[in-house]
Amino acid sequence: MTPAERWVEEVAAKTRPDRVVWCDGSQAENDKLVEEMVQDGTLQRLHEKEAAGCTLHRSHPSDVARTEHLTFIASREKEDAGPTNNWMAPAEAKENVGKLFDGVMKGRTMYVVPYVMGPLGSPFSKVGVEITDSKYVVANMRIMTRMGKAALDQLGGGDEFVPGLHSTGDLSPDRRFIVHYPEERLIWSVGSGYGGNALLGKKCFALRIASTMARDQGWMAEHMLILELTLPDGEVHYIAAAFPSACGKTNLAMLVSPFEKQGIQVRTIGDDIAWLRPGPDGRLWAVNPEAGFFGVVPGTGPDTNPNAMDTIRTNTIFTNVAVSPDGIPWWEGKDKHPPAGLIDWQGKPWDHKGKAAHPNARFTVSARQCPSMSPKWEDPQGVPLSAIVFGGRRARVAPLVFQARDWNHGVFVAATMGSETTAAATGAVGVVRRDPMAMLPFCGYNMGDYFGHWLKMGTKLSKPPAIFHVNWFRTDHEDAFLWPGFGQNLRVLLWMVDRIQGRVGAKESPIGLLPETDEMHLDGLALSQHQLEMLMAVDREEWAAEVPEIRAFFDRFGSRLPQEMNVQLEALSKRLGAAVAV
Ligand code: GTP
Ligand code: SPV
Ligand code: MN
Repeated sequence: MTPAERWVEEVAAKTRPDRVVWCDGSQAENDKLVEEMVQDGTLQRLHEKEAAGCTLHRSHPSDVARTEHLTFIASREKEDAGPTNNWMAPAEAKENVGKLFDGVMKGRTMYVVPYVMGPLGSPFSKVGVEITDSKYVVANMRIMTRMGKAALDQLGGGDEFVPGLHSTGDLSPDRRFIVHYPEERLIWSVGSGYGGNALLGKKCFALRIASTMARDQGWMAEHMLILELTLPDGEVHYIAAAFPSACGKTNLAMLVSPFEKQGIQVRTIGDDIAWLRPGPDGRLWAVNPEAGFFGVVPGTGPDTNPNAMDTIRTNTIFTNVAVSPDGIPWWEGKDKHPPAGLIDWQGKPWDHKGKAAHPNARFTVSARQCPSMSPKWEDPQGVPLSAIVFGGRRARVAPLVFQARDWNHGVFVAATMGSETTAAATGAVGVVRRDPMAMLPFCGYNMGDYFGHWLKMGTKLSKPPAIFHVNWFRTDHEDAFLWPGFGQNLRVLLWMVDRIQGRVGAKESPIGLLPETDEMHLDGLALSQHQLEMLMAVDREEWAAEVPEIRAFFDRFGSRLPQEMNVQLEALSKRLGAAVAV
């Protein structure tokens, strides 16, 4: 018996399913599962022609987003989970959460889903095995990962896999736990069928567990998109960007160049997760470990993200969107004309008052269907990064773009990033919180150590990527976005690559290097001088007010905070002329 078979047997003895099915990832297997889900009401088939091969799933209304307060790191020492993670002692988790798995699959089928994160045959790639009693999870994992036979082939009967046990349980938030055992490299998830809580290859493995592997093995697992930017003369740049959940990664990764005619082209490598490692050439190399997109639906339209619109025309699982009586999916931002007789995301006739689609409605679709994929997206070696971009959603304070002075300053900028919360996680929306590297909910260990790991990685790179910070979401006094965003974000990327190649200068400011706006490609934008000034403004008082907040955030890490972070904060507060006790 292989180690995977032994584990499956152990889990079956505990969870007591009626049947155990090893998934091979084939089309026939998927067709059968989809048909079963249509029969039992888990899925609804959408319009045969207008949405061929598409289905709609409605989650339980209490299970529509990641639940960060029910997500735990069960490291032996509480200190190793750090102050930003919920912690549970491993023995306590095994006992209390373990109980919830006893007999939980009685009357159900247990699916064994072997999967690979990373391109097949890549030295970056890693195998996971998810056990689940949710057919919806199986169908999603088939799109999001390289699932089935390919994974068993890579595993080859060995023990190098991350086991993940998932059951929807009774879907009660009172009995919902997403637990990670970083030392054992094990994941347990019960009580949710939703995305990041249940598709264990994604946030649980590829970020939380992978971040601990990466710390130990000298690489990085990050919440980043990766894109390819090609200039008319053939100059190519790969750029990774970390924005918090629902802050624009998918949209930036699929950007349609407004300068396509002039030969400036953007292609997609990945939209949510990047695994990074230093290459022998001193550059940082990136792969997208995923095979599909689990993307935010609302706001996706022909003007904002035409590539996503093309991608999700067929063979897409829609979760929590609205639907017309004849099966056309609809959501806010798709177009201005909701079809008559619309059924909202909860399956009720839409009252035109609340949202028709849930704000965190999602599409699951294979990357292969995306017209903007770069031929390099599955390159086993990955792609070398020219730049790393960090960004948040901030109505105030943060300018459109600035550059960090060097790697360590960039790590500080990323570690102190603020962003307003979104519907991607349950809880209040629009509250500014510190979300270092957009990894606050996804770092599997003490974030103080994580900052240290970032600093250490810098020492391994003789040609480190340049680091920038962006904010697409600054608003004017009437709360309207100042920056057009979406495709026009390319203009900001062009400034970055001009900086990297030394083609443009920059202005010193207390927070970093700002563009000379006449050196940016802004022609043709309906942006007044006043709007541009508001967009770029760095207000000393507003930034000085950030300093004590950053100090308080850093203080939570105690002795686990690298001294370099204190040095950087002191330097910032000096530049701002702000008095702060460091
Ligand atoms: P996760 O999948 O949750 O990690 O999110 P993400 O970072 O991929 O976010 P996504 O690109 O899906 O964008 C989330 C929301 O922000 C969508 O409603 C978008 O329409 C909106 N959005 C994305 N980019 C921009 C932009 O440049 N400007 C504005 N105003 N909105 C944007
Ligand atoms: C996010 O919340 O950052 C997502 C969606 O990408 S989920 O898979 O639910 O984590
Ligand atoms: Mn994400």
